[in-house]
Order: sequence, then structure tokens, then C-alpha cells
Amino acid sequence: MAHPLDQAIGLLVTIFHKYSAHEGDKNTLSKGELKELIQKEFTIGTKLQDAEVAKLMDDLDRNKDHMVNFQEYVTFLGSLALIYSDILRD
Ligand SMILES: [Ca+2]
Repeated sequence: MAHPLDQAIGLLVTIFHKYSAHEGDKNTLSKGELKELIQKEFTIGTKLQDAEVAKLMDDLDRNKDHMVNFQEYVTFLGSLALIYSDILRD
């Protein structure tokens, strides 16, 4: 049986591919796929406006190819983990 952290990382990978496979390149998230992932996988997701999703996409897209690849997604999750850590510590 997988340990909790193995399961957590497996879930992060599975969720990326669940959305990245929807359209175009199967290994990257388009703006539409990123929006869907955020809206369906985060509690705060449905509260984000289109402009905020666009800004987030721009921030995450480090290599400016208008797609979020797995590396960029992992960087995003790392930033979120830092925020969660700050919140949980208070
Ligand atoms: Ca990119």
C-alpha cells in the first residue's frame, strides 16, 4: 500500500494529466485547461475571475509559450505549498 506522500505526489501528477489531455498537446495545460483545473480542483477556484486566471497563466508560463508544462505546474504547486505552510503555522 502506498504511503501518504507517495499518494499525494501521484495525485498531483494524475490531476495534471487529467486536464492536460483535454485538448492540443497532451503534456501541457492550455489556458482553458488550466482554468478548468483551477475551478474543479481548488476550493477558491470558482471565485477567480477570468482576468485573474489570465494573470495566473501569465505568471506560471515561465518560458512564454502560452502553455503550462509539468515543470511550470510543479513550480506553481510549490508556491501554493509555501502559502499553505504559512497559513497552517498561524
Ligand atoms: Ca509554458
